[in-house]
Amino acid sequence: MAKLKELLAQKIAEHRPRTQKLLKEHGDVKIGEVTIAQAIGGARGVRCLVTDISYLDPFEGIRFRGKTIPETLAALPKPEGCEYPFVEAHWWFLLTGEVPTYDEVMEVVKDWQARRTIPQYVIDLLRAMPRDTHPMTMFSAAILAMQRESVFAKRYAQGMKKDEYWEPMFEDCTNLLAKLPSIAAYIYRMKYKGDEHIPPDPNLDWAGNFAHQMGFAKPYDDVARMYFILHSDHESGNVSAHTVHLVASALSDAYYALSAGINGLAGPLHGLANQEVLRWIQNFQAKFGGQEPTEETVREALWETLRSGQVIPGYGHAVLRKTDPRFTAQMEFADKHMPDDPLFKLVKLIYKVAPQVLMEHGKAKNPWPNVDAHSGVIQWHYGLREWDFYTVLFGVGRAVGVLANITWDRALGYPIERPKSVTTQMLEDVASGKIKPEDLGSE
Ligand code: HAX
Repeated sequence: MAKLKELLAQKIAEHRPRTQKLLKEHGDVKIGEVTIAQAIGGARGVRCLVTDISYLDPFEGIRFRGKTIPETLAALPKPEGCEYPFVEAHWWFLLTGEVPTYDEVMEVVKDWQARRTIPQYVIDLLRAMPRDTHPMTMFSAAILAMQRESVFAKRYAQGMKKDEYWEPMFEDCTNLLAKLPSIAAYIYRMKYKGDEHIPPDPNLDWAGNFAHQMGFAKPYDDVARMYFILHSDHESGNVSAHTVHLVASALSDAYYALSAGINGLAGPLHGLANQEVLRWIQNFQAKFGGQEPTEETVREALWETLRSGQVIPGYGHAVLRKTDPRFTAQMEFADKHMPDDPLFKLVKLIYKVAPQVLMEHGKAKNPWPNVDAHSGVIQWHYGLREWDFYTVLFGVGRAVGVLANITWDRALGYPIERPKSVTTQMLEDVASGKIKPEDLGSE
């Protein structure tokens, strides 16, 4: 067994008794109460998901396996001469909670290189779709089409013990992950670059090869490494992660689950916000022509967006209550590599003005920027200007976190997810005191 799989097997064996003990001895301990607002309002703040892979503190932001973003980026091994770590190292870290050595990462790099080839039928499928299909639809369809490759589905049909589920799930996740950047690059080049494709470079790491197949020169490889790591995981409750977890809980394999999660990521309130930010900025620039943007013109445009009933894309968050550290990490990159980029300057100007505008507007619980307020601008700077592709980049990165999560879901035997619903009449009866919450029953 390869080293990562061996270490993962050991971690799983150590972890299982913790979950079993909690269920058996402390299953009745309460960790929260659900209010009517939470039941109607998208389960905000309801503690009913468990993951050890990342945790999102409203004021501190994300920690991957206990490490902040700067700590993670500093700890993981990097390809020679590069500023950002191997995404393969991040996968190891998310799966095991341990920082791999350079040699350990190289084992994963080689394993993924060997699994990278996209099946011809996926290419045929992509080519059969109308070229104006959104790239997220293409990406999701390509992932779903590969379901026939699922090792989990085959082993399940043959009959397999529950405590073995994680192992074919890990194989599926690895096979799928290895191919995602090449699929994304194929979609990109087919749609926007005259259908001219660049073969993979067998010597490059996952993100380095992505930059190569996309056709972008250095330091875009580091942009890709940074981008994929920053977008990988944001605990379990966001739409993409939760969808993948939910679908996989029916023992649907990784292909079904990831394709579904990508569909959730495609929503404008979630991953599509990065394309919306660029659209907003371009509209703003078109309106003010060659004029240098000022705090006043930006404020005016933000208010116009709000008055027309739209949201300010890239701002606000369901959990965060401060500037997203993923925004800050990208800001630091941009400050170092592209300080004079006019769009970056505009993003900074919006950051100066938008929180105050949103506070005055008085609706958003979090007036601060999220990850999407920045990401498109870096892509634009390095030549990736087809903004409807930006969410595919998010999807490639997000796959790393959600696939690590469903491997652990299977390892810990998490059951099929099935929250209970109530009727509006029941809520009205509880609210008026006609019945007590405990009279609603639990099943
Ligand atoms: N601009 C204007 N209004 C906003 C707002 C924003 N950026 N963010 C929130 N609000 C509004 C909401 O629409 C809601 O209004 P109503 O009461 O009229 O429905 C009100 O403020 C309260 O919302 P909230 O509790 O602060 O926010 P939610 O948890 O409901 O939603 C969202 C969180 C991220 C969806 C929201 O802030 C939003 O729509 N932001 C803009 C889109 C965006 O940037 N999405 C990407 C988020 C990060 C991410 O998931 N990336 O993938």
